This record gives sequence, structure tokens and C-alpha cells, in this order.
Amino acid sequence: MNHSALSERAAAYLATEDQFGAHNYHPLPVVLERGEGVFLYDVDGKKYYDFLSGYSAVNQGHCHPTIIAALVKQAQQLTLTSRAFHNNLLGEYSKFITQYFGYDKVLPMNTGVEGGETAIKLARRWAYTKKNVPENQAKIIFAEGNFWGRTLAAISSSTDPSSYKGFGPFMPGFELVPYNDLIALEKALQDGNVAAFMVEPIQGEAGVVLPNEGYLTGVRKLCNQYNVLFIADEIQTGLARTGKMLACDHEGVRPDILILGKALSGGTLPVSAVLADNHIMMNIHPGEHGSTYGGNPLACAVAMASLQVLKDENMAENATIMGELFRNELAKLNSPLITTIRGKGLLNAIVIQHENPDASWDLCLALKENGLLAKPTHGDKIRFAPPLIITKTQILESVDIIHHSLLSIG
Ligand code: IF1
Repeated sequence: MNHSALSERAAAYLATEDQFGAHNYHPLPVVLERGEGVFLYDVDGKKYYDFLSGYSAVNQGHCHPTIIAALVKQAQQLTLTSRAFHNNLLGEYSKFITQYFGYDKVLPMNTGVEGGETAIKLARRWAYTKKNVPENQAKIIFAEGNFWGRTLAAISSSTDPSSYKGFGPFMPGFELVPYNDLIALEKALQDGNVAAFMVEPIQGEAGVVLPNEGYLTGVRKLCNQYNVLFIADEIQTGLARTGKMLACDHEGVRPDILILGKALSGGTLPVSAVLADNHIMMNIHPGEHGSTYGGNPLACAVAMASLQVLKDENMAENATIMGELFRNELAKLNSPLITTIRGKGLLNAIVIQHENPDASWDLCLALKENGLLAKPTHGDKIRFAPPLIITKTQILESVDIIHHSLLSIG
């Protein structure tokens, strides 16, 4: 790996991390120490556009003043009580988020993957209580190419060997159908033991894969027809990222169980939420599910502020406009290295074609040199997902950086 561009200082951070930290990531060689809005700053003071946004956790921009103010204020007041006692914010937050998204109830958790686990437990319990599925026979259907985290359950539904290989045995009761295939889904749902179909409205990790128009509507219809719960994993696609508050809103579709995470805290702490109506949520009783940190008052305060600023600053609308501008300007470059530009709102990806198999890594290194941070995925794809507060001038400057970087790798 070429670290020649790294300062001695930055190299020392890398070396320490390398020696004492597990090697479960392969980051770009940049060491960041400050963030503000759409920008990140490294330990040598160099400024970058952030085109990853912490995998869409930082939709509102780094250190959004309203979110940080709520965080600091609450941090000085009360941070955690556990659910053994009540706290004065959980009720207010529960009312706020259920009214915001239009569900009866919320179940608060921390990471996204815990949200997924919670949704699946709710669906299994619903199947046994309401659908009369025989004990331990409930099935959950997933789409091939899905990604919902790193727990043993999450990797049990994965079709990516780098996620699951060498970690078996796996969770039973999980089945796969191809993504964006309603015929295969219908076949799977005909089995009376199916509790739920869990799907990302746009597949993130798979490389920002958009389904055909009408797919989500079709999923909703089939789930109704076969009495199966529709679980939408909006952890990455939700919270204004794709130009609507939820990606499901593009088709006016309402999932039975909605999972949120990431930007629910604007990148400050792990906060996730599962939303559903009473006939699903009320099958879980005291002592049957939970988490030490779930629903803590610090998370409640931060989540309310994070949701409020999305609306106050029209971030969904800005994501639509800036996303369109970004894709159009990229297309205008007419780069022979880019074979595909796709995305919705500010969740975008390009596919790179080059005889050098490391071209997209090299492009990301060039982008970094030129002041823009992005990460390659699956070898030939690069995700471009800046914070939703990005302006027109900033989009144009970013495309300029991408243009020069493309030319530099030839
Ligand atoms: C990593 C990608 C993004 C998610 C969806 C649930 C979760 C995620 C749709 C779990 C998490 C992350 C985690 C991160 C890489 C990553 C990712 F590259 F894999 F695809 F965002 F783009 N559902 N996505 O995307 O949420 O438990 O992590 O809070 O390194 O694992 P979590």
C-alpha cells in the first residue's frame, strides 16, 4: 500500500491502530480529527468533502449545532437510567417519533443490527400469536444481496461470503429470494409458515441497487394477500437520504414494521428504533426483549433533535435536488472509466471499469489527495453519499474534484 502521502504524524496513528486494534477493516489511509457540516479535517489540518457521511449516519452534517446542543444539554442532566426505571424523556420521544412516522408504538434499541433483530423477533412472535404458525416453524424471507449488520442472525441471511464464511452454524428459519423479483417472492410467501419479508427499499451494501418502479407496491400487495408482515430496513435509505423521509414514501407504501438507525442520532451515538402498530408490538411483554441502553434519555433527546432538523432544514427536498444535479454533472464528464451512475437523492454509486482491478481503490486515493473522501465497495463500485445539507456550489466543486481524480488515474 502506498502511504507516501501520509505525514509522519498520520502514519503513527495508523501504526498504533494496526498494532493494537483487530484487523476487521481496511480503511482509506486518512486520519480525521474534526468534522463540520459537509467537511472533515485530518490531523494535519487538510480539509475534505465527506462523501460517505459515516455510511449515511451523518445525513444532517457533522456536528450539527442543534443536535450537539441537545446532546450536551441532556448529557449534563441525565444520560442513562436503564429500563428498570422510567425517565422523563422516553414517553415524550415515543410520542414524537410515532407521530412523526405514523405508527402506534416504538421499540427503542441502539445499533441498526439490533433493530433488525428486534423486527424479526416481533415478526416471529406475531406469527405464533396471530397467524397460528406452529411453534419454532416461523420463516423469515430475505432478498439476496441484503445487508443488515454483523450479528449471527444478520450474517445467517447474507449471500456475501465475506460476511458469513467461517462463522457458522447459522440461524434456521431464514430463506432467500432474488431482490426485485415479485414472482419469486409470491412463491415463497405461499408457505403458510412465513412470518415476514424483510427488505431494504434500495440495497445499500450491494452497491446502491434500485428495484424497478412498482416493486415496493408489489411487495405490499403480496404481503397483504398472504398475511405476511412487510419489514422495511430503512436504516440506510431512511431519514431523507433518498429524497423522501423514507424510501418507501417514493411509492407511497407503508411497511408493517419500520426499522430506523444511523442518522436517527445524526452520527453522535448509536440509536435505532423499530416502529409498528399495536397488533404487532403488543405481543411482546415485560422481560421478553430489551437492551441496557435502549431508550436512554440521552438517545431520546438526540433523536428528537436529529429528526426535527431533517424537517426544519428541508433536507429531503435538498437531497432530491442535489442528487439530480450530482448525477447529471457526473454524466456530463463522459468519463470512459464510469460505466454506470445510479442512485436516488443523495444515495449514489458509480461503477468503475478499468484494466487495473485496483482502479476504484486508486481513484479513492486520488480523490483523497484532491480533497474528497469516498470508499470503494465490492471492488468496482464507489458510493457517493454526502451529508444532505450540501449546496449547489459544493456539489459542483466536488464533481470537479472527481473529474480531476478520474483523469489522474487514466
Ligand atoms: C459496517 C455497507 C453501509 C445497513 C442496513 C442495517 C445495518 C446497516 C441497510 C446495520 C449497516 C453499514 C455498517 C458498516 C458498513 C455499512 C454499509 F457498506 F455495508 F453497506 F452503510 F453502506 N441495515 N450498514 O446498511 O446497522 O448495526 O451497523 O448500526 O462496517 O458493518 P449497524
